[in-house]
Amino acid sequence: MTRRTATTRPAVRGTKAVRLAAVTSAALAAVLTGCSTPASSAGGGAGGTALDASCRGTKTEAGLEITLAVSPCPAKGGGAAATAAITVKDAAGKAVEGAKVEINPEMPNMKMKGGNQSAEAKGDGYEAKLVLGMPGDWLVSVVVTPASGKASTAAFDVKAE
Ligand SMILES: [Cu+2]
Repeated sequence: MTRRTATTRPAVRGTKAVRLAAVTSAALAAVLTGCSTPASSAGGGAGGTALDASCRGTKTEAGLEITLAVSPCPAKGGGAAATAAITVKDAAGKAVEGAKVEINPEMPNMKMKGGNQSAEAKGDGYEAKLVLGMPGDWLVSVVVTPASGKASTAAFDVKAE
């Protein structure tokens, strides 16, 4: 009798574990639409300019100083809405107003794209919603097209937890 009990209980637990795994997989599959391969955790980010500990990074591109600040910090994956604050300065350090600003997130390791947003003017900069579909290493490209002049793109590594 004791032997039978011992073999039955783990079997029940095993079934629950399988069900839980199935539910988790289904939820992940819904989130991972567009992902073709698992993340390679090379640890080097996604190939852009790293953000500092306060989730802020600056890159100068074609004479424009483009700063991205992500909040909350650290960024969250899984579809929660975050905010991308973008400031653009010219070579003289003056805020560039009236530009068209877009943010294009992608996961290069997965050939996964999505969540492009147009930023709105906010204060002396711009602000956009930032939606990262899953945790991992994102490359967020900020595309700035000044009212007069060519588009500049600054890409930042954003790690979503
Ligand atoms: Cu992905």
